[in-house]
Amino acid sequence: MNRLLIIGPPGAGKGTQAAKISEELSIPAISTGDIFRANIKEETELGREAKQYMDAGNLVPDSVTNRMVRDRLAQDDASRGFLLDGYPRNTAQVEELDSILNELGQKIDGVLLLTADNEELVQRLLGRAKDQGRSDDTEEVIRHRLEVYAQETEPIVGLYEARGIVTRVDGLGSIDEVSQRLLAAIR
Ligand code: B4P
Repeated sequence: MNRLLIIGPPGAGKGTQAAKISEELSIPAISTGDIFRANIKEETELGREAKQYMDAGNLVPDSVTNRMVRDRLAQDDASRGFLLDGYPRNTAQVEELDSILNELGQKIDGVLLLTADNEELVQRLLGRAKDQGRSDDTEEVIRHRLEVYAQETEPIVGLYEARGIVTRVDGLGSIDEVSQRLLAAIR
């Protein structure tokens, strides 16, 4: 399995685990959140557009996000595999990803669904707020991001379950314990 998605609520550990899996499998981890944050830092047009949505805890519009993912997946390093972290996040993005991969003659092999309860998620993100000061890690915005996840992202899990490619992995425990579970699920 070398074309993978990692899905989970904010704070479940997607970004943390994507970096580990990417290293272990030698495939690029592509995080839409990281690409947006890099653009915000460099003060690009894309960054300016994304920032207002991210700071409010809302999804960046599909028109912006889809184009960015299409360009990224066309790059050479993604031709032999990738782990998408934080994309797709709604049903329209699932359709767009299908269409991008269809054009490339590829398909998703597996979906890793990382789970954790809401109170743990809020505590982790408040902890990150202290360490990193991310502007979308205030308690109010965190709770809104959890609602957006429940309304927009959770429904896409069923779409992939119908394809029989979802593995649920418990995101509670140490970072290494969770990595071991994920790698076992992939293998
Ligand atoms: P993301 O960057 O995806 O942010 P996230 O959901 O908070 O997850 P992240 O990967 O950063 O955190 P993780 O769970 O690893 O999205 C941010 C914003 O970008 C979105 O709100 C949206 O506006 C926009 N966006 C991104 N993709 C989009 C898309 N496709 N469409 C539209 N908009 C999009 O880790 C969280 C914390 O938990 C860390 O501090 C970590 O150290 C800690 N942690 C991890 N594992 C742990 C463990 N096992 N135990 C204890 N702590 C742990």
